[in-house]
Amino acid sequence: MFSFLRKKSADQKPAQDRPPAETVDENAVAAPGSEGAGIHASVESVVTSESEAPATLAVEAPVAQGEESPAQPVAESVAEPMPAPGFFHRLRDSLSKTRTALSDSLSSLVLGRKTIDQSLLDDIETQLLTADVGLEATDHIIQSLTNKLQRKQLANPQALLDSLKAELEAMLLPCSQPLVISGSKPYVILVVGVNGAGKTTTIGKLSKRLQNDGQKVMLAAGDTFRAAAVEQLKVWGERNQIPVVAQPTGSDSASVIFDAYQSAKARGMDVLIADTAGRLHTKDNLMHELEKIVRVLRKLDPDLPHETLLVLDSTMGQNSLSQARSFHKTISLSGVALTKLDGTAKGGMVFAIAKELQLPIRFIGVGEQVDDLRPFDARQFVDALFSSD
Ligand SMILES: Nc1nc2c(ncn2[C@@H]2O[C@H](COP(=O)(O)OP(=O)(O)OP(=O)(O)O)[C@@H](O)[C@H]2O)c(=O)[nH]1
Ligand SMILES: [Mg+2]
Repeated sequence: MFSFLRKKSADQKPAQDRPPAETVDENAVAAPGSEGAGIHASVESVVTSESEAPATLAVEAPVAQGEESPAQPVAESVAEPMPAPGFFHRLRDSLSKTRTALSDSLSSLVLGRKTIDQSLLDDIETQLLTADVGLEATDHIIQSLTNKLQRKQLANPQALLDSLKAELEAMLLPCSQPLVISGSKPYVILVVGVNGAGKTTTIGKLSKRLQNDGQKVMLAAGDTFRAAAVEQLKVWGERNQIPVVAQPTGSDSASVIFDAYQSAKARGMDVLIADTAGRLHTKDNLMHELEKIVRVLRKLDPDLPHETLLVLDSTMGQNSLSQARSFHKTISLSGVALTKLDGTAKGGMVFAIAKELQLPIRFIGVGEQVDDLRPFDARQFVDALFSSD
């Protein structure tokens, strides 16, 4: 793996300390339907196709993704219809720490008990909270188990464990909504999150996945704060022959993404995925930058972006909830990707996210390799958590 994918260079300033970039004159961006009249006057580097590209616009990597796509709208789910053989075992293995913290602990607590009573439910409650399942989700589960206990529906330890598993699965099911690429082209995915959450890596993996599904993908290097961020995205682009639209470090992020949209449209791309700089969700000025990106895009098309994907680092546990609330409040998220579920015992946070945010969980990241990003499937996830062989 390339070293800069893991380690930021020493001279990088944390994103939360930088001032917001303000180079796009939003008022000069034409309203939808007015042919973008003002944009060239105010933002010289913004172009509508690569043939017009000025020196500052770099469209990296040739388009080598097959024939021009058909004119009809693309409607493609990135869900895995049939998981590859062995994937379940890989998923199960990558969730091993969470399994130890959550399902193994619950099993050893429950199995072997002679009586099922309120004190056992209290112990389960403590275990769920310890495993990062979160207050709201834990309350909901314990309440439901208490009701079943009172109705004498928990005849033995195995029935209790089955019931617990069913509750966990039911909590995730509403969030099991795969990303569907459909409607107008290019389908725009704006990727946001705090520093180091795994945004750029997720974009790299996702672009490869979409490309494998036959989509023509372009990337926008909207993290203009660090030179290494642009390089990181270009590496993914070169590896998969996916074009990357970038501008020099320090450019305005909204302007880069605006450029990229124009370029993607002119080149008949199916999907445009925009990277953004990591930002602390508590820094208002940085959160306002995101609002600006969305505002600028919406002057081109009010439906943009089609997907606003928050990338959350699962190792952050409950802190992810406040991140998600903040991003959701600022730019109204449409989905979440949970990274680094491998190697953390805090995977219980998936249940907290599901219960408290009720946002679609589009993907889970279970490793650093390109195929370690998977569409989220509630049933498969809970089965992998509770599977013992
Ligand atoms: N183990 C594991 N590592 C991951 C996963 N996703 C991302 N990473 C690693 O997390 C680190 C940070 O990933 P980036 O993609 O650079 O994160 P980012 O959100 O783009 O970071 P900034 O641009 O600095 O905000 C890298 O070392 C990735 O390889 C995952 O699912 N599992
Ligand atoms: Mg990044």
